[in-house]
Amino acid sequence: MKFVHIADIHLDSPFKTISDRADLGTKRRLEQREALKKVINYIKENNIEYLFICGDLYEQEYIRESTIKYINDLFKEIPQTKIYIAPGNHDPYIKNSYYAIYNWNDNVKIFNQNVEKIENEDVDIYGFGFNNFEMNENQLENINIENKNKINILITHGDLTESIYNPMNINILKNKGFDYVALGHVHKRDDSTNIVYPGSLISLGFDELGQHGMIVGEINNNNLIKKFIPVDDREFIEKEINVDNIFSEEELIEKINNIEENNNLYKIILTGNRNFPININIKLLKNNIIKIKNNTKIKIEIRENNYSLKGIFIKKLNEKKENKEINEETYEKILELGMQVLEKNNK
Ligand SMILES: [Mn+2]
Repeated sequence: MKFVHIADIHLDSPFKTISDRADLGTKRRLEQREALKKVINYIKENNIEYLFICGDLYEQEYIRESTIKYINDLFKEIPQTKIYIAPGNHDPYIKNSYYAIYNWNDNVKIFNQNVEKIENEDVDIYGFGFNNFEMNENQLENINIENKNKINILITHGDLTESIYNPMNINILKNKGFDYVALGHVHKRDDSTNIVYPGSLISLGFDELGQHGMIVGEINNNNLIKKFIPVDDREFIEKEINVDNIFSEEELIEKINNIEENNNLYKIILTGNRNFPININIKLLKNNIIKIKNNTKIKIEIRENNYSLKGIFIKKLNEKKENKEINEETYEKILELGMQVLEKNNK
């Protein structure tokens, strides 16, 4: 049997942390839709029998009916494929949720908090999901595989550590003897064993670096073959730039804008000792540069007879350090804060 396993699509997410830049929120929402379409097209072209969606398909707080219709219309395009959904903490099966009230296509099965077993010709599928925004307990211990001669798959959403999100003990889970455990919740992919997190289908931001996509699997004669296929055209990337040898704002902007032309989205982390106050207007940067994090330190050059405000400030501060009135750490903090204020004023 062949399957596709996805999770954590978070449709209609507001993309809060990146949405203030270049209409990226709307762009990413379009890309979420596109990503799901790619999954459906892959299933169509490869005659995949099963699709497992392991929670956080959408965000309950933001989801619109038009998006649900978009999802369900895609499901209609693969009538031969059986689709199993285990609701997660962002899309729990609550009263008035679209899981409860929408008229889903015939090939869609949505689990709730009660463990259910669905029998297919050669595969038994066990599943359960969230019925609220938290789930502290589950019935994992009570699940027992009924027919060891068949392929047995478990699908759900939750943690493999202590948490309020369906915590599961990894050893108990292993001992159950499933051929494949399809999980969701952790957005970073882990496909090192047969207990698999596919990761979020597309990255939601700079805390989700690297490639994102789906797991495609096949189980035959007790043998599992699986592979990861990227679906997200973009990667979120962090890049460091050292400013030690950069002497003007223009030079720095040029250096940042020199970044390779591609689909990826960048967070630039500035390091080193700055030679001038750094306060870049992000509008002057290329569109795919989303964030600048300034981790630079002040270069301390105190010349004799420097009677500028800065010079006097540093001289006084140095005296305090020498007299051991403040320690090194406090010194650095005060220096940074003071210089920030003074740099702003004489700009
Ligand atoms: Mn999630």
